Amino acid sequence: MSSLTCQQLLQQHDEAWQAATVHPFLVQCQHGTIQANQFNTWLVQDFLFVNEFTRMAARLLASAPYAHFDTLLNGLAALQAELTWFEAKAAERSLTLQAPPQATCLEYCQLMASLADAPYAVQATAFWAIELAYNQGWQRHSPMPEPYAEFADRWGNPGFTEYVKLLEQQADVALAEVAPEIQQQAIAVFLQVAQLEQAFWQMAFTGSP
Ligand code: HMH
Repeated sequence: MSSLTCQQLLQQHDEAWQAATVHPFLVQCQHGTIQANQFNTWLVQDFLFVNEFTRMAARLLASAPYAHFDTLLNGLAALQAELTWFEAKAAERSLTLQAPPQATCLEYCQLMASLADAPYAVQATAFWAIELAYNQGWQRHSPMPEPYAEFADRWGNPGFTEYVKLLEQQADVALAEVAPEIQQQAIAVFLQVAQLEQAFWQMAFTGSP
């Protein structure tokens, strides 16, 4: 049985991955020309996203082998800080976080919820891809001017890159142990993540709150 790796996913679906991590929204943040309604739409919708992503992280931990606990527990602790940080950023901008999710955000949250019963290898692949999308997306458009520098740094900093590498190693270990049908599920979910990442930037770029 030939085993699937995260690097193979990136190489074999390079076009989809580029579209997930390079977008006019990020380009305009880098140029300081993004409009407030566009950025604020992203901020509020991403808080809603991270809410559901935290639940996904908890389910991932629940399915993980003990050897993967350290990385995932650190990830959960980082998410606690991130949710608090989102609240502070929203307050600075006088934004309410009690907003309804837009269609793309809802679709992405539904994808994450649908992985509750997926094999650990599939959940781990999706989790890695989601974190890598932001790590590379913000990094590829760095440095950013104020007030966007801290956003670029949150997901682009070297420590976050290291965390994403650990997630990749864990997903690779899990993928090496599963049957081809499950590897196929991992490929499918990777492509869904790539497509939804692009759609999420586009949703924010359109900018209606
Ligand atoms: C849409 N993808 C989206 N939001 C995020 N915060 C991340 C990935 C990384 O956690």
